[in-house]
Amino acid sequence: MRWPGILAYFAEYLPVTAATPLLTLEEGNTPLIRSTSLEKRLGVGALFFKFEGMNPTGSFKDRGMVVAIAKAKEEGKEVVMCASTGNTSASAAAYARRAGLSCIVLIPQGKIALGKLSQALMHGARVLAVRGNFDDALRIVRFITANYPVALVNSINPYRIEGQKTAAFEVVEWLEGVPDILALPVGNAGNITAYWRGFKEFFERGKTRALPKMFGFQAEGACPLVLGKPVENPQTVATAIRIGNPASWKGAIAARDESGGLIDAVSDEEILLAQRMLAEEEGLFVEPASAASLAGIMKKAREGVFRGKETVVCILTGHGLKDPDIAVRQNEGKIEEVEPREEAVVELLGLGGERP
Ligand code: AN7
Repeated sequence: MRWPGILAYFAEYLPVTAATPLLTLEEGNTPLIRSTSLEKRLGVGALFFKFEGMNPTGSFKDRGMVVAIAKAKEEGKEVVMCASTGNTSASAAAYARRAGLSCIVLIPQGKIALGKLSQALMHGARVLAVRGNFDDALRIVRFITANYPVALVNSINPYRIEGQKTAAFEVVEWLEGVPDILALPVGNAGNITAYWRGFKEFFERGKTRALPKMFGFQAEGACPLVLGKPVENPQTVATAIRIGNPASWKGAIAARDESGGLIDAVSDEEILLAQRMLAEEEGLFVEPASAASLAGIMKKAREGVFRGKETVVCILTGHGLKDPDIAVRQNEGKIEEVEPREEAVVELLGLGGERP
């Protein structure tokens, strides 16, 4: 079957009416990839990676954005706006253009990954770099969209959460049940709220007889949910989750408590190590924020949380190409220069032997 995108495929679970345009860039239906090496070392029964970086703009944001933009179009809106650490702006810009709407994005100046910035610019969004952080940008966007004819497409727009819950549906359909543990990075906390809603909805409809434990992971320098209070000046190498006061705070806490899960913090070093392990051992290139899910599971393995039989799904929220700077910086000095001669390359590679 040809994949029709999430508005068509999951229409019965989404706010789709006869008037809703079936907008799509064929988002969703992302791979659920079994681990080859890490699963044994971590001492879990089975480890899967749901690679949301395979969505059309390279992150999970497309699932919620396609719904938010389709509904904005249906309601006759002409301009949409969001604050973003990068991925939301890339997705909003792409879907807005697809739907013929204009798009304004507010980003924290100097703290957005190059791939994401290039997307917003290429799709013709109006890009405003705020001399502040994400939380400042979101405050301004809330004010503008409340007082001017501009539609808000951050995840406080309920259609975003509706669309994002479809990732939980896919996990259940692909695994034919729920995992024991669903691990994901947490920034503004929309995604953990959405997954939990998706699992509960499938449970209520009898599509699964169990619910997973939700394990959310924040960066140590930006972990308000772990500290129990907003962080004034959040800092982390994982710029996507550099957020000090998550909009879906209550949703995250409810997902944690109702599922019997946890929200913990991982250091930047742990995040970058997990990012390298995914790339080197599993063949999966993700952006730093996405690696927080595996970094968290590695931390829990060290703490002896697993019993060798759990099924764990790590959500990999964004593609590694989103943030080429950090990837290259981590591999500084590894490129070897060579003269443009065959023998020079043979010698450098130490191939030796007889000359052909
Ligand atoms: C790769 O784009 O907040 O907890 O403005 O880009 O639902 O916020 C991005 C967040 C995880 C955290 N992984 O998800 C934005 C933005 C990646 C992300 C998160 C983000 P939420």
